[in-house]
Amino acid sequence: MRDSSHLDYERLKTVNFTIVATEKEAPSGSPRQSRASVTVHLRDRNDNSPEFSKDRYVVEIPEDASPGTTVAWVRAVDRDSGLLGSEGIRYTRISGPMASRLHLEPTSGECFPFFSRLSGRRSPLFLSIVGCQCSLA
Ligand SMILES: [Ca+2]
Ligand SMILES: [Ca+2]
Repeated sequence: MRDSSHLDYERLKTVNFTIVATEKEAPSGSPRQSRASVTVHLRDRNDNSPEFSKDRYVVEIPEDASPGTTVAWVRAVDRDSGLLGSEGIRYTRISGPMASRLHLEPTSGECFPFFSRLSGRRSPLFLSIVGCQCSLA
């Protein structure tokens, strides 16, 4: 393999080619040949990162949202397959002024309050949520 940059599992799952074996020193006439076709199945590598579907989510909720009400629902996707891809994404960290009052569901990206009253403020609450691929054995 001279250049593996053309092999990208996300674009190409298999590669087919033919190999020809030819007699180097044919006794007389044309050298004899044999052909074999080869199919290479590419194995996926974890070469893509999770990406959120949006850079910024803006939601509006009542200040008295009851516990269990979904406040925000973020979503990230990853082009790799299976657990290397979207299936393996876990939402791991929520930060911001109200983060301690919110629960982040690690597999779904749903965010909901622990308490019934989030805030008496009218100013926006900024939260930052991190998604990553964890526990990939
Ligand atoms: Ca990945
Ligand atoms: Ca990949």
